[in-house]
Amino acid sequence: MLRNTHDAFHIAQQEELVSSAVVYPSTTEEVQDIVRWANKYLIPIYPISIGRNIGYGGAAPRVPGAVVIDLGRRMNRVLKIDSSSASCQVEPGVTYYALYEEVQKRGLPFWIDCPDLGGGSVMGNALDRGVGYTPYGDHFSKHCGMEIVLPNGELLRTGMGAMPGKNGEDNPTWESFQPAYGPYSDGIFSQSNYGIVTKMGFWLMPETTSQTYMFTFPREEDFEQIVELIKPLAQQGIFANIPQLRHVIQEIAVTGAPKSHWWDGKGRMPRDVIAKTASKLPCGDVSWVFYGCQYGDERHKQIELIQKTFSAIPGSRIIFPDELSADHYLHSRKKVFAGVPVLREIDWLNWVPNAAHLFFSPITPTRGRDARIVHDIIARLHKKWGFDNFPTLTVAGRETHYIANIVYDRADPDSKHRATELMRELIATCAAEGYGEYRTHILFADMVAQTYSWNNQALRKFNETIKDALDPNGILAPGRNGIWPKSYRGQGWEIYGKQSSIQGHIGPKL
Ligand code: EUG
Repeated sequence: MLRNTHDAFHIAQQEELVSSAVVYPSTTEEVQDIVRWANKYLIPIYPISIGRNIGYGGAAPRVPGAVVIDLGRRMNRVLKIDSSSASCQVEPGVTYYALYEEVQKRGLPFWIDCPDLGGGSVMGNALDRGVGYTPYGDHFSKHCGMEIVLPNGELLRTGMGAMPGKNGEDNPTWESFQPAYGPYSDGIFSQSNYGIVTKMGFWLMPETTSQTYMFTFPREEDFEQIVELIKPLAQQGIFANIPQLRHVIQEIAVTGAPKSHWWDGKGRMPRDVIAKTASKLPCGDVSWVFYGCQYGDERHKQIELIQKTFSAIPGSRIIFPDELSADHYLHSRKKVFAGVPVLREIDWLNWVPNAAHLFFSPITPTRGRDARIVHDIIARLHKKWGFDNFPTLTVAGRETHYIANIVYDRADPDSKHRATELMRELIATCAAEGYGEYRTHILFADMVAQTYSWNNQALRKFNETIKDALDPNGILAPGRNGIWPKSYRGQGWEIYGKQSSIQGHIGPKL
């Protein structure tokens, strides 16, 4: 299977979401040509960048037979690095690793803010509003300026790039000032199907000193209090980046050993086996694990303050990377916290045979009570559908991304069916309590988009109005992020729940 024709982590039958062809443009002009061609012949096109997008649908187009535009293979240049303004401009195919290597090669004092896996596209991740773990972790907020091929083939520059520079040059403040003048249009090109971004500017973080650490917390029931203690520290900027709170089962899974290595039973790993297994690891028999990093000259003082704060929780303990053997996962976190791409995170995928995963990614207020409600829903439904529960919470001062990693066996139709039903029930149950996802797999996009229903689906109608104005032929990534062009709406493409199929045929019944 090619990475750019399928969803390697298929939840539907794998052949359902296959593309009919892949094109590899090398310039913006070629992208424009392809878009004009698609309009002429009314062929759906589906742009991808590079990386895997695992857990969110891979490279698979939502409409089977669409032509994938693989921007990653040939449009992969770092177009500029401006060391005086600490910014860069990249093409879609620049990975975190590639940007890191370029910065290293030039000997520049910048960090690369990476997500948990560094193989992805700097641009693609930001456009999907992904998260990283240095103080520059809100990727979309650190972008500055875009160049976009619109669905009619025309070319647009946003931000200061909209103003021509002197003598035909790019505007000198394109990568320096985000909004420029007038409506701030950049946002509508994130998580949408309104244009193909071919250039994007980013701010680079000046390197600094750092100290990585982890805390362990013994009792399950201290979860709310942990969240409440993190909150003021995050609001005050004591946490300059986004720390993670995970359940201890993740410490077991991220060793890379399969579940069967620890336990020969069937189904979910029982709580007492988790306890017994964790007790053999450096973290010990604990329930929650917190990975953090402090930056700059105040870092040691800040760690003392954090230690004092967390000491309110009985049995909390701090562990530094130096205390752990070289193969412990904390060394990998240490790199990510300090702007170095890694791939280690994916090791928890060894958990079951033929493992694939789906992310369920709701947002909660950073408040113990809300985090508890969402956690209890997720824990209960994972149990109901027979999956181990792998929570990772990225905790900020006001909101938390609760990421549930649903790990299933993609060779087992029953496992895929249960993962699908689990996702559906999670989306609906959390929405009923007012918690919505920040991002989702393409096949659940309709359902997630529909939960943002305030005032009789006002947001969906607004998104459709923009879609129809920009893409009257409906050629660009139909259905991406739950936005369908006029010609597709109500024809049987939308997938909302049990009445519409995921494991069976996708698309209208002809
Ligand atoms: C993770 C975090 C995410 C996401 C998918 C995965 C982390 C996994 C904060 O966003 O969307 C360990």
